[in-house]
Amino acid sequence: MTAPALTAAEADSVVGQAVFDEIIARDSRIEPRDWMPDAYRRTLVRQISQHAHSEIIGMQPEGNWITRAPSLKRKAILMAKVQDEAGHGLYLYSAAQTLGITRDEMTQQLIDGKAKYSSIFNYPTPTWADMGAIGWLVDGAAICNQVPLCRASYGPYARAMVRVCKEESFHQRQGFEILLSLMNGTEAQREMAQDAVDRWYWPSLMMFGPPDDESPNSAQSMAWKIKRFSNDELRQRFVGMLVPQAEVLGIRLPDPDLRWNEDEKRWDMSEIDWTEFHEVLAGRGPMNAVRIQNRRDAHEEGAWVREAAAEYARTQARKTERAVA
Ligand code: BYC
Repeated sequence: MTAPALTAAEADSVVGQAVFDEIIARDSRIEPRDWMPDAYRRTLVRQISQHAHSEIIGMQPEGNWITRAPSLKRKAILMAKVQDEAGHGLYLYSAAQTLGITRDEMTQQLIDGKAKYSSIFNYPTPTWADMGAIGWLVDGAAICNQVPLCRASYGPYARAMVRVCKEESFHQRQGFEILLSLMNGTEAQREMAQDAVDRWYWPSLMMFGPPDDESPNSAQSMAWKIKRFSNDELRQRFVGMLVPQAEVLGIRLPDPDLRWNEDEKRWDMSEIDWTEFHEVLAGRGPMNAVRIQNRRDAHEEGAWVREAAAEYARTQARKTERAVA
C-alpha cells in the first residue's frame, strides 16, 4: 500500500523542520524569514515580550529616585541608566515584532495585566541605597542571565542582547560603586546599604526563575538553544560572582547557610521562599498594582504623541508620493 501523498503545506513543513533542526544542530541562527515550528515561535514571543516588558516596567523603581538623587552627577548617571532600560525595551519589542506580534498587542497585554514581567520590579525603593542594590544585584543577575542569551538561536534576540549586556555591565558597576561609597561613609549610610541588600538579595535570586525541576519551559528551550544554561545553574553562577564582591564591599549576604560545598562544587544555600515568588507572579507583590497603573497612565497620557507621530509619518509619505509622481 502506498502512503497518501503529502499536501504542499505538509511537504513544506517536513523540509522546513529538517532545515530548522540542522541550523539548531550546527549552532547557527534562525532568522525571521526562516521556517520555524509554531511552538518555537510562541516560546520566543513569550520570552522576548516578557523580557521587553521587564525592561519597561523596570524603569519605575529607579525612575522613582531621579528627582531625589543626592548630587547632580548621581542624577545624570541614574537618568542615563533608566534611559538605557527604555532602549533595551525598544530593541526587544522590535525583536518580538519580527515574529509576527505587533507592538500594540504586546502593550495591550501588559496594561491589561495579562502579560508577565520580571518579579523583581514589584518591590519598592524606599532609600537611595536601593539604587546601589538594584545596580549590583538586579543588573548583576540580569547580566548572568543575558550573557548566554547572546548565543540564543534566534538571531534578532541574540543580537539585541549583545548591546544590552554591554550597557548592563555599566549599570552593575555603577550600582556597586554607589554601595561602595555608602559603605565608606557614616554608620547610618552603611546600615542603609546593608538594609537594601537584605531586601533585594532574595528577590534577585528569584529572577532566574523556578528551580529546574519546577521549570516547565526549560527542557524545550534548552533543546532549541534559546536557553544555554538552566535556571539553577545561572543562580549558582550569580551567587559565586557575588560572594567575593560582597567581601570587597564589606556587606553581608543575608543567608546564614550560604557556603561553598567543595565535594559537590556548588553553593549550599537556604531554601528560597517560592511562595513569595508565586504570590508576586500572581500579581500580589508589594508594588504590582502600582507598576501596572503607572504604565497604563503613561500609555493613555502618551496617546497624543502616538497620534502626532502617525500624522507626521502620513504627511511625509504623502510628500514622498507627490515627489515621485
Ligand atoms: N519573574 O519554565 P520557566 C533588567 C515565569 S530587565 C516573572 O523557568 P523560562 C533590568 C516564566 O516566564 C531583564 N516570571 O520559564 C531592567 C514562566 O511563565 P510562562 C529581565 C517568571 O522562560 C531595569 C514560568 O515562570 N530579564 O535587567 O524557561 C532595571 C515558569 O518558568 C520569572 C529577563 O527578562 C520571574 N523572575 O525561564 C534593571 C530575562 N521566572 O511564560 C534591570 C529573559 C520565571 O510559562 N527571560 N517566570 O507563563 C528568561 O531568561 C527566562 O524567561 C526566565 C524564565 C529565566 C526568566
